[in-house]
Amino acid sequence: MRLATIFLVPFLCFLLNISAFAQLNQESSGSDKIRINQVGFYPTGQKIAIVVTSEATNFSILTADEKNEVFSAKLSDVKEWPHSKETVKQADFSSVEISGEYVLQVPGIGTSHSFYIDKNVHFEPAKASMKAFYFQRASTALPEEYAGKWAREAGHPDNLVKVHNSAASENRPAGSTISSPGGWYDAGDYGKYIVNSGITMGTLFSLYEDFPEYLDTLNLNIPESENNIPDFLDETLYNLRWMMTMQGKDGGVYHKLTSANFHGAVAPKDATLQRWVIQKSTAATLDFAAVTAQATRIFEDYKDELPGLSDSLLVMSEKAYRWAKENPDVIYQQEKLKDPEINTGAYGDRNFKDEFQWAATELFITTGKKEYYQEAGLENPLAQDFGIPAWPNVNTLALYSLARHRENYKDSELVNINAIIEQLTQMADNLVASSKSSAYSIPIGINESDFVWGSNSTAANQGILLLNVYEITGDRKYLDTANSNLDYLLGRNATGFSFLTGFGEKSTRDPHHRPSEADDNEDPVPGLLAGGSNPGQQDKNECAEKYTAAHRHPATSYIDNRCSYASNEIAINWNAPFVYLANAIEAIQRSK
Ligand SMILES: [Ca+2]
Ligand SMILES: [Ca+2]
Repeated sequence: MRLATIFLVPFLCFLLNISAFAQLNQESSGSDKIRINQVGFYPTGQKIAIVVTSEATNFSILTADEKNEVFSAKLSDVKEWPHSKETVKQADFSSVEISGEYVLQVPGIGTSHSFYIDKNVHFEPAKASMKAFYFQRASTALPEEYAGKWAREAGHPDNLVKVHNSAASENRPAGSTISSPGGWYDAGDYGKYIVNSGITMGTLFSLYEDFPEYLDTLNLNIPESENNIPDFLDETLYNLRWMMTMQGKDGGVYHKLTSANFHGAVAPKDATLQRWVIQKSTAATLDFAAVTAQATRIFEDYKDELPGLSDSLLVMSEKAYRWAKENPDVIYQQEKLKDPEINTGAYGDRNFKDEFQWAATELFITTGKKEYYQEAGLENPLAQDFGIPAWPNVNTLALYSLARHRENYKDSELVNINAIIEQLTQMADNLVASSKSSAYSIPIGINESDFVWGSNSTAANQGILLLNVYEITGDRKYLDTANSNLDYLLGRNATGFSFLTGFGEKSTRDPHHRPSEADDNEDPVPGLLAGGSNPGQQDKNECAEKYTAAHRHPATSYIDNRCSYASNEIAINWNAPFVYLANAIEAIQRSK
């Protein structure tokens, strides 16, 4: 039995799946020359694999035991992908619709990793990618009941966090302490950063607003699984409650909570350096305002279970927004900080126009107050630049939220909802066109600059844009193109890796992630998305000799090694768009 079988046995415990998978992973036999989504495909969905060019002209689909051929066809003509400097042929087996476990075979090359055709094929990785946030929880122990073999002791109580001199205020002088527990570790390190929590929470809340029925039934097996709140929201609350502790009396929000320097690769309980809250900033405060405005309307439905929360969130949001208007250009300048110097992640955005647009828009949607929309500056969205969201660039999140609530604005004199939809559609059409002309039939790679630090989040965020336009138009091409980037992340890429830990015969095994590095498990914490190919190779020194000629192209610059914070770290703002992409695609399949 190949490993994927285990994932799809209904109701079998998730943790058991992972441990069974780990043993098989080592014996992987699939050819590296066949790049395929190693999880699988929907029965009526598009099914494409990429074969690195050979003399072969045909391919077949076999049952996973390789005994029965169920389909055979011609490979496509040769195509060239500039980002990996490969010539490849495509194998299209979209017409194979019968559920089962299969391999793809090419004469002279061999067989692929196994994969499934199944109507809920992405459910387990989708769920695991959200469960991964549980594994990132700070200030709490993860008992075996919920964490399986990744159980660990509590670390970072964060109840005696020192106020850095950059963050000092009248009621909180430098060196005094505050309590700021909870939240998620940001990435492979143990810091907690408001700016990066901003886009992460915005993405997760958007998923919830888009697919509440599906998410309300998602059981994550977390300590809150028995309460009356959907687990998806319970998990986001764990970080939201931490964010709420980061706002000062005046409304401004601290940029981050970290130690002065990165800790070595030890378990949370052993990472005991003094923690600091550091400098309020305009970016952090606006991201906070946007997230709390969005959370206000989501938690309005849980007034009995969470009394007062929604109302408090709105007060905090408006207060944060007012602070940002009074302090519109407070840049986080880490290089200027002293006593102590701070050397953890900076998230030092310098342009806050997009954060103002996002925060004002979310406040407008929640409150209906016109002045917020007037301040958002979205009268003519077609004349402005919008990009694929990333932590310093969040204005497209405002368009998603307006499009989601488009019914409210169809007769609005204030909101030009048609122009907003047109802007999103143009952006999505560019991705569809790029995918059509791509040798890998994927939208990522529309620009070579897609391959940046965290390129896998670019792929996932492109998928979110496409799914937003699919939800508006119902046009299948947007769904298929979004699914292509999910295929990319799970194996149809020039590295041949599935970038989600725990899923796929050849998947990321050694991420730059302190808890995974410090524990005794061979298997990494599951459900984490690696950063992905990044030709910047900012970790060249730490990974000396690990980078070889095979890694020299933008789409091949990935090494599955813990040294590689530039290509193999994990981060909450990379996992969140994967959570969106995989869960939204599952939700859409179920509703069809
Ligand atoms: Ca729950
Ligand atoms: Ca910005």
